[in-house]
Amino acid sequence: MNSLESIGLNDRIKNHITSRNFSPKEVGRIFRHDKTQYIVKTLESQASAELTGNLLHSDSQLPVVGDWVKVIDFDGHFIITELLPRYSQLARRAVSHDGKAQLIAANIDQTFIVQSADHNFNLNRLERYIAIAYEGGIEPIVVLNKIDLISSDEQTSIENSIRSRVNKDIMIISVSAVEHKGVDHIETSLKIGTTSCFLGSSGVGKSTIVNLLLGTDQQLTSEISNTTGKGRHTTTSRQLFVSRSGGLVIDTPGMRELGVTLSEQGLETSFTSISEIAMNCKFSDCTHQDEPDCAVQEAVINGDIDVDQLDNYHKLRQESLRFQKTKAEMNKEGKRFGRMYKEAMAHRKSRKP
Ligand SMILES: Nc1nc2c(ncn2[C@@H]2O[C@H](COP(=O)(O)OP(=O)(O)OP(=O)(O)O)[C@@H](O)[C@H]2O)c(=O)[nH]1
Ligand SMILES: [Mg+2]
Repeated sequence: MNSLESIGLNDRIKNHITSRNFSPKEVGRIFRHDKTQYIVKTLESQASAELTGNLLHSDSQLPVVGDWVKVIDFDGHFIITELLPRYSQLARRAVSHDGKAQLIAANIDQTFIVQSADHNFNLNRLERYIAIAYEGGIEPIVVLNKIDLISSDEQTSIENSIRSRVNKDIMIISVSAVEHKGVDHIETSLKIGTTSCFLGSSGVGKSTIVNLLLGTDQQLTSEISNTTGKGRHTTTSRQLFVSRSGGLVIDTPGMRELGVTLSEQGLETSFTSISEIAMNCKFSDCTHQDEPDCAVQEAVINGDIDVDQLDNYHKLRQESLRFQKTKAEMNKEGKRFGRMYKEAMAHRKSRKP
């Protein structure tokens, strides 16, 4: 199965393939996904593919870029018959999708969260992306791009502000894609068998960086409006590429709506400094708002926790709780309709002669 490594095969996926007795030839990876159109790459070829069986009717099972699938070759066209279990996934919640969690990509090892050093830089948004990565079981890495637009003092001050807010073990890489500076630090993380995803607002330079990593201009980039400072959403689809150093990379379009659906565990991992101090709160279920003897509120007063960070923590927590409530209500509503349908069918049957 050595050659499947060139499309990102690692031990976790290898185990799934072996335990199911699949031949390496019948396994492939989703390289591109546009609405209902898939492109799958296998050991021997790359072709368009379509879903069949249960996969067609299951929202949660719809394959996304990065997924590993079992395929049948049908005259040079693939039929996807099975989806292999995912070891990680990137998801967001968007109002434009009825607030449902929307999968962005699967089986990702690390995500480069790109912010540009000019007016786009925003610590709250950065924390939001980091939380999404942790929630999906993916290692976040922060990329500060466009450092050519700021002085070295400004760069140090931004780097310090990031360090003061994010977990100590998160790598921060400062780059200037246009001057080809610092991109080699990203490249060293793109080893064969790893899959990385680039996330960040439109216009921060994700595609410019990805093109450098590929060694070709495969991704379109766009000029940014001088008046609004915003890009024009040049990247429109999600696609896997093989980088020069052998690792797989996914470029994504900048997303405007980046709602989070965090579990308590995801929230704790993203805000380690708050959750560690919270262990000293008087109440084990303290929400760090107005409870007595709240160690987190004390830490804010002492300057050990940034008040903006605590505000952002509350915001992401409330947003996640709202989402979980909506999901529970939707399930309840679904069950109610199910019961009504069954009753109606039973009634119809009983009236038949
Ligand atoms: N000054 C400067 N400009 C950069 C740098 N990197 C990218 N740009 C410019 O920023 C603009 C947007 O870059 P893209 O790579 O298209 O941005 P993107 O993040 O892929 O945007 P979307 O695809 O819309 O999400 C282009 O005009 C790039 O030339 C950089 O390091 N410094
Ligand atoms: Mg782009």
